[in-house]
Amino acid sequence: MIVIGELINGMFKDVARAIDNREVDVIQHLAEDQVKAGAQVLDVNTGPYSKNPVDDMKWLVEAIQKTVSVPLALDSTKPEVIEEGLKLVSKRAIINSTSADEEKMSRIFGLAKEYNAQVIGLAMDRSGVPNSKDKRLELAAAIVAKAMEYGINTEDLFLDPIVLPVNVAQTQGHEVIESLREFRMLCDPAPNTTIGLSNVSQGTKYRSLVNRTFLTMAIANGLTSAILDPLDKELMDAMITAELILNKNIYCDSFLDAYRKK
Ligand code: THG
Repeated sequence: MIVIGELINGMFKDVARAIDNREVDVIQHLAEDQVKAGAQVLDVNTGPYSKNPVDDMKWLVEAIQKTVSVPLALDSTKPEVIEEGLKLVSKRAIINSTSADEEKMSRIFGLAKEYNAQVIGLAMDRSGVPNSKDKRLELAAAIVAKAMEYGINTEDLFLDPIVLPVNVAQTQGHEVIESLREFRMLCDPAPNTTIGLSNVSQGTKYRSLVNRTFLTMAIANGLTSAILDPLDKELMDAMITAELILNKNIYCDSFLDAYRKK
């Protein structure tokens, strides 16, 4: 499992404030803490309140790279924000994200080719997130086809079925789990898959429990990466244990390491 830390996101009030006031240490601590906790990639999102997302993205990328050396997932709906981030990254980046919309795919896969980036493809289009796994598969297949057209290796693609909050979209959890299975069969080599895990528990009372239960189910159904809170220790322990049970790690190294540190 590739763990993508979710905490550098202007959706969080403290992060939005730190971005606004250019508080470098707040961002750098979040970067360091997530990497120490096991994040292999950091998601970077200027958030919904950003007045100048291009400048904010550039500032975030520079602040983060001064203190950690993991790759970044540049998370924005605006291609120009992603492009300015891509110009600054020191490691191979992940573009988060394209939808299955034709114009968007052309722009994003063009950038991926130019900057040698990996890409997260969301199973949605202009009409939004589909309700069924079948429609999600159709959109994911369109993303795979377009990636191939641009000469992007399918292992460099992360397909995201889009997780919705279980409290308002209870039928969708199962559709997402099924989609993860189906996406992996779309091409050879199989694409990676990812989810914004915390979406599932938004507005629910027992967030951590909902998150870790969903994560272990998703892992059992082929999930290869997730955007999540690596500081949630019980979540990370559940992930490591799920991987152990599925025999995903030779000699169970990560399981043993995690338990030696306890
Ligand atoms: N897929 C992809 N990228 C994504 C998502 C996805 N990026 C953003 C998001 N979804 C994943 N990251 C988060 C980060 C935080 C939360 C959820 C998903 C979250 N935030 C608190 C909330 O909304 O309750 C904020 C609380 C606060 O204000 O402090 O849950 O699906 N590819």
